[in-house]
Formats: sequence, structure tokens, C-alpha cells
Amino acid sequence: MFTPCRVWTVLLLGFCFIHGSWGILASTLELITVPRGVSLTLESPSCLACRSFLELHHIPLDTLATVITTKPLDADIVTEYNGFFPYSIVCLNSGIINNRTLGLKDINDNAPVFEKDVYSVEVSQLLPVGSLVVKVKAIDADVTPVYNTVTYNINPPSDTFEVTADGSVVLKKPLNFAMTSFYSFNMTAKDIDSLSGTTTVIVSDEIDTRDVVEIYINQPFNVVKNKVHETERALEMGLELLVKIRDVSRGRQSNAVVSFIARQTNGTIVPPEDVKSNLKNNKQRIRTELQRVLGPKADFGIVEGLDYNLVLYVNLGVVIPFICIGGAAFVFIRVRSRERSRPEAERRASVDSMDAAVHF
Ligand SMILES: [Ca+2]
Ligand SMILES: [Ca+2]
Repeated sequence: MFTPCRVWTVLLLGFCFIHGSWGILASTLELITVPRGVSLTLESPSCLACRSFLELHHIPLDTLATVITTKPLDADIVTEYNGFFPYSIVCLNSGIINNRTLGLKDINDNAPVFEKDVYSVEVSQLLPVGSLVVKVKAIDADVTPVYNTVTYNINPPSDTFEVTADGSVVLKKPLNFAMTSFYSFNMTAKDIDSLSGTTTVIVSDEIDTRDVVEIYINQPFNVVKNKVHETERALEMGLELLVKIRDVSRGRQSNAVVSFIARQTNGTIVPPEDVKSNLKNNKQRIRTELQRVLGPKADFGIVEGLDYNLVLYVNLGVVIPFICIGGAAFVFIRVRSRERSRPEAERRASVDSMDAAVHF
């Protein structure tokens, strides 16, 4: 015997069923017999996301009602319920609640996505083999573990790096930034059906700024900036060391200030004081190499902190004339100003006197 307001599901259409877990798409989810005169409503207070997928159709006094889907059901949306949609058919007359649980079988419709498109890290060349270089992570939005478990790979496989199951990239053999200024490789994350995401890892040298040497080159900043590679090679020839230019900045008068690191052929960084001694002791040879690249007037000087001696020397040739011009203008303005304040006769006498002086 029916209670006054209990509704009964008599037919399920489509590919879903209550308390089960297969299928995902259905336009009509359940067909309900309703006691005459009973009003119904559909609720899903514990899962607001679920409510947006379902709709109750019931004409007042009709003995049939339907629950339909308003869009394709997606198990991944309700991950907190492990793919189960809870909802209720409530009889408004009596307040009786008929609970439902719609179980959805997940499908593998999401590929893993890395948290970053590019992982860029700086590490020391002295990093021991077996050390962690960087940890990558890819998220697969499928709710079922079998579909959201990812495996990581380096593509193509690297001689220098390898990746563990949890996305940790570790060092397989010592780094050598003398041979390459940085390492770059691609990684993939795949799920069980080989749906995949990719990312790029860039590993560059962790430089101690105290190892950087700066020199001033008396050539236009843009010229040196456009010949970084050639300037690097010229310094290498002159210093007989491996050189990596880190920056070319604009010095005074738009000339160039070049920052670089020098290494032995085994990759060891040469202390800045040794590099500076080399620059001084082999100045002519280095100048000659720079002139091959930057022109016959190219020269350089060592930048010692704020001691831009060469820069100041060049600037003085410009500053001093400006000081003179500025001083002359000041005197002229002072004379004109004082002229206006003097009586006319006195001013004319003074003009005559100045004219006479001009024509001596
Ligand atoms: Ca997946
Ligand atoms: Ca899915």
C-alpha cells in the first residue's frame, strides 16, 4: 500500500540507472508515477553542481512525471561524491523526501595538464649526481584513479636527467655549463590511454654575481648588443678562457658595459680577480681581438664597482664645453639684466665702449 506521497520510478530511459554506475548520456532519466493531486519538486541540496544537470517535469494533477538531464552528465564535475549524483524528489503536500543516488561511470575524457608550460630552474654546476633538479606535476581532471594516474617521461630520453614516478627530475651525470649555457628538454605526462600533456624544462647555471666581471667598451651599445656572440668569441681568444656574456647594458654616452663569466675548459669559474689580471696583462691581445669584431677604434677598460674611470674620461670632453657655454650664457643674461636697470645715457656709453672693444 502506497504512502500518500511516495513516488515510484517505473522506467528509466537512456543509459543511466539509479544506484548503478554505467552510461553517461540520457535525455530522460526516470519516469515517475505520482499519486493524483500531489505536487513534486526536485532538490539536490547536498550537491549544487548536480542540480544544474537535472530537471523535473510534472504537470499539476498529472500522474506521471519525468526527470530529465539538461546537459550531458559529467562524473568529473562531482569529484567530491566520487561520480555519484545525489538528488531528491520531494512531495510538497506531505514533505516526504524520496532520495536518489545516480551513479555515473567515468570515461577517460581528460588529458593530463602540467601546472606550468615551462619549468625554469637555476642550479649549481656542482650539483651532485642523484640530486633533485626540479619537480614537475600534471593534473588529470578525470575522477577515476585509473583514468587520472599519470606517468612522466623525458622526450627524447636524456643522458643527463631522468624522471621518477612522482615527477621528480634528478641528475644522472654532472652538469657542464662550459659546454652549454643551459639545458632544455621536453616532458610528457600520459594517462592509461596515452592522452598526454607536455611541458618544457630549462636548467641554467646558478651564477654568483660575485663571479661576474664587467668591462666598458668604447663602442655604441647597439653595435655591441648586436654582436654579443662575436664579442664573446673575441674575449675568449684574448683571454684564452671560455666566456659567457650575461648582459650588455648601456653605459654613459650610450657606450656598452659588458658583464661576463669566464671559465676554464673544465667548466670551473675563474675568480674575477684572476680575470681582471688577465685583462690587464693581455690588454693588447684582447684589444686586437675586439677590434677585429667592433672596428679599429675599439678599446676597453675594467669596470671596478663605481670606478668608471674610462667613462668619466670620455665624458669630460663633453661636459667641459657645456660648462663653458653655460657660464657664457649666465654672464650674458646677467649683463642684459643689469643693462635694463641702468639709465639710458649710461647704457649707450657702455654700448659704445663694447663696440669699440669688439673692433680692436
Ligand atoms: Ca585521463
Ligand atoms: Ca572523465
